[in-house]
Amino acid sequence: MVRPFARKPPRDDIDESDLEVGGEAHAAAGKTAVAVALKRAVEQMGPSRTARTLLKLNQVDGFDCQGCAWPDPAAGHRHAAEFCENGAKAVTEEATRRCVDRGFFAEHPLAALEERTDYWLGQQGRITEPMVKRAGSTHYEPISWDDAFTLVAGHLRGLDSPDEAIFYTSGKTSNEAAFVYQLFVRAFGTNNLPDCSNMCHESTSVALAETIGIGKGSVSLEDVHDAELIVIAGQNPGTNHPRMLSALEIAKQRGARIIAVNPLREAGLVRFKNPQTPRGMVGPGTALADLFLPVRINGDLALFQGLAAYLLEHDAVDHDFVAAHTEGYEAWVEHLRQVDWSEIERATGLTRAQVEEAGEMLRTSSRTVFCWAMGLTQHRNSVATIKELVNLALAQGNIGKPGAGLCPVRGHSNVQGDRTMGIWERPKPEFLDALQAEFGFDPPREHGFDTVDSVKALTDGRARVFFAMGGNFASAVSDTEVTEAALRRADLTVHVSTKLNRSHVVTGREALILPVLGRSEKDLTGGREQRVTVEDSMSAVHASKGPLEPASEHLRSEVDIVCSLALATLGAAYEIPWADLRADYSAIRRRIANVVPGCAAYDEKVERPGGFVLPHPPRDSRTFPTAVGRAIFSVVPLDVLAVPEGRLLLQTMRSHDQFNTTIYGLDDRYRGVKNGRRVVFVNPDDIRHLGWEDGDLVDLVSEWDDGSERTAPAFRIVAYDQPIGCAAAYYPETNPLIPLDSKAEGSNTPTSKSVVVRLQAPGGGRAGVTRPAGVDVEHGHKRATDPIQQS
Ligand SMILES: Nc1nc2c(c(=O)[nH]1)N[C@H]1C(S)=C(S)[C@@H](COP(=O)(O)OP(=O)(O)OC[C@H]3O[C@@H](n4cnc5c(=O)[nH]c(N)nc54)[C@H](O)[C@@H]3O)O[C@H]1N2
Ligand SMILES: Nc1nc2c(c(=O)[nH]1)N[C@H]1C(S)=C(S)[C@@H](COP(=O)(O)OP(=O)(O)OC[C@H]3O[C@@H](n4cnc5c(=O)[nH]c(N)nc54)[C@H](O)[C@@H]3O)O[C@H]1N2
Ligand code: SF4
Ligand SMILES: [Mo]
Repeated sequence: MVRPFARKPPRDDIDESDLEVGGEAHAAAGKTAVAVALKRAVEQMGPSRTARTLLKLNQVDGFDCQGCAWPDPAAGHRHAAEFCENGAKAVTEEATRRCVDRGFFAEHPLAALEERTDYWLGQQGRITEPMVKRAGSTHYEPISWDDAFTLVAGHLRGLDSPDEAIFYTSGKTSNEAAFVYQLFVRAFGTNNLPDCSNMCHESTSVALAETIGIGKGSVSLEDVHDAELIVIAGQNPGTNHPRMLSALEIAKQRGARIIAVNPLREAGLVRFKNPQTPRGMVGPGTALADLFLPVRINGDLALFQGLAAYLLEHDAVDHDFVAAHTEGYEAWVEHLRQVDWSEIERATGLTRAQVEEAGEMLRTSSRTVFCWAMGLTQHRNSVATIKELVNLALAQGNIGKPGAGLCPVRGHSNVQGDRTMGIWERPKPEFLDALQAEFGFDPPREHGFDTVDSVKALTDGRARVFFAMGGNFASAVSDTEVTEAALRRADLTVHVSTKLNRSHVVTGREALILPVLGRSEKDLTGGREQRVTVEDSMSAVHASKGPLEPASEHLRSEVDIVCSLALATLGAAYEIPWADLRADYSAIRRRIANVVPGCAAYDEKVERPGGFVLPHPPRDSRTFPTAVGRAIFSVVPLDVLAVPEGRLLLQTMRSHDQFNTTIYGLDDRYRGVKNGRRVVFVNPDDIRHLGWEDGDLVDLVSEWDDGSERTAPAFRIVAYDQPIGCAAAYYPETNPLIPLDSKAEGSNTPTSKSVVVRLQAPGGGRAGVTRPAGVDVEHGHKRATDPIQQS
C-alpha cells in the first residue's frame, strides 16, 4: 500500500532571494507556536491523523517524541498536549503522508538528486521500499529485503578484517535496536561504532567521567523545579528543548533565579509564554533570565574561572562536602589565586562587575543547577571548560542533593540510551566482559573509530564499508568536501533511514537505502505488537509504542533489520538466537538486563507507567566512581582562542525550523529570519568596522593554523546584537568551513562553535580583511521593522 501524496505538495528548493529579516522576538512559544505547529501538521497529515498522532505523543501509553531528549513529567502529571512546537514538527516530518516510491527514483538520477539541498530531499516524503544503487549505475532501483541483506553480508564477509567496516548510529535508535546492533557489530568483530554523540556531548561525557566518574548528568526534573539558581550556558532551549521552558517556569514560580550565558539574547532565555496557560496564551508570560551574560564565543572557561575566584574570595565553599567527597581542591585553589581579571574580561567580553554579579548569585544560592549544551561542547577547549564548570559545582557541594546538580541537556531523543546500550567506539572492559559472559564470544577489545577517525579511515582505504543506522553523516560531520570524498571511496554505503538526505546521494561504489519504521508507527515484527524503550537526558527509561499504520507495508523495524543482517552475515556462529530476539523484543530486554549495568529486571521495570530511572552514584549517594573513589577538582590552564584582526569568531548553530540536518522550513522566527538560511549574523559595529553593510552578500572564508582556507559561498550579512568579534550562521551549510582536524582536545568533537572566518566579496580571491574598495557586492534584503511574527 503506497499512500496518496498529502494535499499540500512540497515546496521547491530554497530561493534565498526571498529572504526577509528583522524584528527578533523577545519571548518564546505562545499562540504563534501552537498555530505554526498545527498548520504544518495538518498540511502534511490531515486533521484526523494529526489529532491521533499528537495526542499519543509523550503519553505514558503512547510514543516518545522523536525530537530532543528533554524528559517527560512523571506519570500522572502530564498534560493532554504534552509536546512543543518543535516536537510537533518532528512528528509531522515522520508521519507525513508524502512518500518517495520506486517511480521517484526512476525519474530522478543521482546526478540530479545531488544538486538538491537536504531541505528538498527531506520534503519529498517517506522512503517506501529498499533501494540499491549498483556499481556504475546512474539511478537507485528497487531490491528485495533478502537480496539487500545478502549484498551487505557478502561485502562484510569479503573484508580482510572486520575493522574495515564502520557502523554509525544517530541518536534516535531505540534501546532494543541499539543493543542488538552493537551485539552484531562486536560479534562480527569490531568496535567501529561511531555515533552522533562524537559530534555532540562527547566533551561532556569525557569531562564528567574523569571528574565525577560517570558521563551523565546528575539531576532529575524535580531538581530543576526545586533549584534556587539555574545557570544555562551555551544552550538555546526555546528552539532545541522547548519543554525545558515549562520546567524553568515552574522553578521561577517557586522563586528560582536564572543566569543565562550566551553570546545571543535568545528569545527562549528571556521570556516564556506557556501555551498551556491563559497567562501564556494572552498574558505577558513568565520572565526567565534574571541576569544575562553576553559572553564572547569561547569565553566560558574564563568566565567560570572568574566565578570560581569570586566564590573563593568570599569563602563560599562547602568545606564539609569538599573534605568528604573530593580530591585536588588545594591545587585548584592555588591555581585560581593567580587569576588575572584583565585576561578574564578580555576573554569573556564581560566586565568584572558583570562576572561578580553572577558570582554573588552563585554565592547566595544553596541549590544550583548547571545546564549546558553545544555552546560549551564544540570548542577546542571544551573538555577543559566543562571540567571548570564541574569545579564550580563541587566547590559549593552542588551535586547529589535536591535542587542541585549538573544538567548537560542531550540532543537526539535516545542518544543517551544508545550509549548506555553499548554504542561506543571505546567500550569499557567490564561491558565487554558482561557481553562475553552472556553470549559466549570474545568481543574485540581494541578501541574503534569515532566519527572523525571514520572519515580518515575511509579516506585512506583502511575502511571500505560504511553502514549508518539513521543520521546524515555527509552533512553532519565537519569538512563536508573531505567527508563526502571519504564516503565516495567506500565499496558500499548503507543507510537505514526514514527519509532521503544528502548521505543517500553521496554514495560508495554500491549503495543501499533500507527504509525503516519510525517511532510513531505500529511495529508488528514477529506478528505481535512490539514496544521499544528509550532513555532521556535525565537517565529515565521508558517504553514507546507508535499508534499509526506504517507509511508502507515494506518497512521493517531497526531490530528486524539488524537481526536479519546478523543472520545473513554470521549465520549460526556463536549461537546467538537472532530470530528469537527479532520475534520478541522482550527477549532482547531480558538480555539487556543481564549485560547493561543498572538494568536488572529491565523488561519488568519498563512496564511501570513512566518507566524507571537508571542509577547514578553521585546523584543517588554522593559516591563518585572515579579511580580514586572521589570527585576530582581539575586544574585547567586558561586558554583563549586568539582571533586575528579583521576576522570574526563564527559559531554554527540551529535555526528554529530544523532538526540538525533535517530542515523543516525556512524561518527562524525568534531571530527574525524568514524565507532563507544563508545568513551570517554580525554585530553592527563589526559590520561597519569591516567596511560592509547590513544585507551585503559575502562568502565566508575560514582560516586555519596550517595556512589552509575553506570557503562557504553566498551568505547575507544580517546586523544582529552580540559581542564584538562574534558571528553566527546555520549548520549544516557552514560545515565545509571546519577542517576535520579541528576538534576538541580529549573528545575529538569538531569545533563547530569556534571557526575563525573573514567575510569576503563573492568569488573574491584572497582579498583583504575588510570590504575591498571598488568591488561590486550584491546588496539588500527585506528588513522589517516590526517583528515578523509576534510570539
Ligand atoms: N528543534 C530542534 N531541536 C533540537 C535540535 C535541532 O536541530 N532542532 N537538535 C538536537 C541536538 S542533536 C542537540 S545536540 C541539541 C542542541 O541544542 P543547543 O546546544 O541549544 O543547539 P545550538 O543551536 O547548537 O545552540 C547553541 C547555543 O549556544 C550558544 N553558543 C554558541 N557558542 C557559545 C559559546 O562559546 N559560549 C556560550 N555560552 N554559548 C554559545 C548559541 O548562541 C546557541 O544559543 O538540540 C536538540 N534539539
Ligand atoms: N557545524 C555543525 N555541525 C554539527 C553540529 C553543529 O552544531 N554544528 N551539531 C552536531 C550534532 S550535536 C549532532 S547530534 C549531529 C547530528 O548528526 P546526525 O544524527 O547524523 O544527523 P540528523 O540530521 O539528526 O539525521 C537525520 C536523518 O536521520 C534519519 N532518520 C530520522 N528518523 C529516523 C529513524 O527513526 N530511524 C532511522 N534509522 N533513521 C531516521 C533521516 O533519514 C534523517 O534524514 O550533527 C553534528 N554536526
Ligand atoms: S521538548 Fe523535545 S522531546 Fe519534548 S516535545 Fe519538544 S522536541 Fe519533543
Ligand atoms: Mo546533538
